[in-house]
Amino acid sequence: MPKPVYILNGPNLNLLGQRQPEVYGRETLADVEAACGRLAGELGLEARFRQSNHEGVLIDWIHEARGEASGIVINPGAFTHTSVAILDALNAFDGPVLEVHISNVHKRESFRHHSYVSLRAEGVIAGFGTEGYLLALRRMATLTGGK
Ligand code: CA2
Repeated sequence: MPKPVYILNGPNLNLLGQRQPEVYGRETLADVEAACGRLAGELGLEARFRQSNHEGVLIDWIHEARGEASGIVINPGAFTHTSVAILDALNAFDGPVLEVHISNVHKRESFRHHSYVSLRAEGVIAGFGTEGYLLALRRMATLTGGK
């Protein structure tokens, strides 16, 4: 039985499609989850898609991914720029980690230019809108031997 790819989303991403469409687009997180599920099927992967506003919950899911997941796609939201704890948890995971940002963080405030998670991620996608999740899944298929 192939292991699923965990797609983890951090704080406030549950509001996707409801506010700031000029920054984050009009798709909801449920739309993104559905699109990831469809593409994962085409790629021969299983996607396990989750969102939490709580740092500790995200860390628990990263711990759960040890042994359970083939790889992690993560949009840590604002924890990207603050959380050494999420970095430490990702460093305890052996498979590939891909970091996704919907917006181009480098075009925004300087506090968004630094990412703790990038110290661990195999790759970073930013500014491709919600399509970034799909690009990350395609890369994950390559890295984990999917289709
Ligand atoms: O661009 C991204 O994906 C971010 O990870 C999104 C985070 C932000 O703190 C990062 O710097 C970049 C914020 C997520 C907030 O999402 C919302 C979506 C719709 C309405 C309000 C917030």
